[in-house]
Amino acid sequence: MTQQDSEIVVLTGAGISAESGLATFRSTDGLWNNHKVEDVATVEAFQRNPEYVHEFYNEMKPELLQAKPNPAHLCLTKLQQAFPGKVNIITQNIDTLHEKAGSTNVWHIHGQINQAVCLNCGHILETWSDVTTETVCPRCEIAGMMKPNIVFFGENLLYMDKVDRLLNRCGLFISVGTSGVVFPAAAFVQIAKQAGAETCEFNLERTSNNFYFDRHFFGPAGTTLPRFVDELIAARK
Ligand code: BJW
Repeated sequence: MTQQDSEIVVLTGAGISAESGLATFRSTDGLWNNHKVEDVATVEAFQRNPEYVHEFYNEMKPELLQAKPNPAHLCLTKLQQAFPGKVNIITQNIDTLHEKAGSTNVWHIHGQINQAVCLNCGHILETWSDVTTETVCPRCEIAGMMKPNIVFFGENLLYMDKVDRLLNRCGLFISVGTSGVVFPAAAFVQIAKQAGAETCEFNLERTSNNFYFDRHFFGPAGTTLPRFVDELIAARK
């Protein structure tokens, strides 16, 4: 396979949704600003106080439901349409802005806000409505076993077999709007680079993963990414 027709992997983080009005995690006004991470995003927190954790994610739903994709999300759909089947998006985001932008092959490795998983039978419930400790699983019909389908600290990521295959065979790895501090996603660039991919980073600033990127594009992704995508499409066609 030549560089021209090689596969592309795009890893996205909270920064790609910042221009859609959604707070990132580690900015000063970040998503957890009024909450301790240990109280809302760990397995222990959910075991200790499931009501509180459900409430935290239920409160987030209306904003995420209403949010609209920005030019960075939209240009990735354009990239997928230009190279059908060759572009996969691995997202750490629990919002659904890639899907709203029309993207396919989106792998939500940290889960989705509009899903809950039954800890009894594994059923995935798709819903934008509130999920509580009283919610009944529509499959096994047991109440009180639904957990937000969000990957907490200490839990395994979703779709990792697929992700490993994609990282090891892509020719181009693009990271957009992620600080690179949460593992294992922070190590994806290293895996792709060691497998031979060219690596590009889009961020407002240098990240701790600086070393593994061949090229950096500093600035808001809604401006820098569409320009890059247009050039990539023109160069490969
Ligand atoms: C813009 C922009 C604009 C702004 N344009 N850019 C190895 C070493 C050390 C620790 C570990 C390790 N392996 C595993 C761990 C433990 C842990 C971990 O990583 N800890 C670190 C914090 C030290 N990882 C885990 O527990 C993971 N599970 C796991 O590894 O399982 C196996 C295992 C289990 C047990 C033991 C050992 C191994 C699970 C991680 C789950 C992460 N979940 C969260 C929370 C979800 C809940 C919620 O939504 O509330 O997912 S954490 C949070 O961070 C969220 C995000 O997806 C994730 C990444 O954040 P992201 O997207 O990078 O956002 P920010 O805010 O950090 O950065 C935004 C960036 O955008 C910034 O750089 C801005 O500059 C930029 N930006 N505007 C472009 N317009």
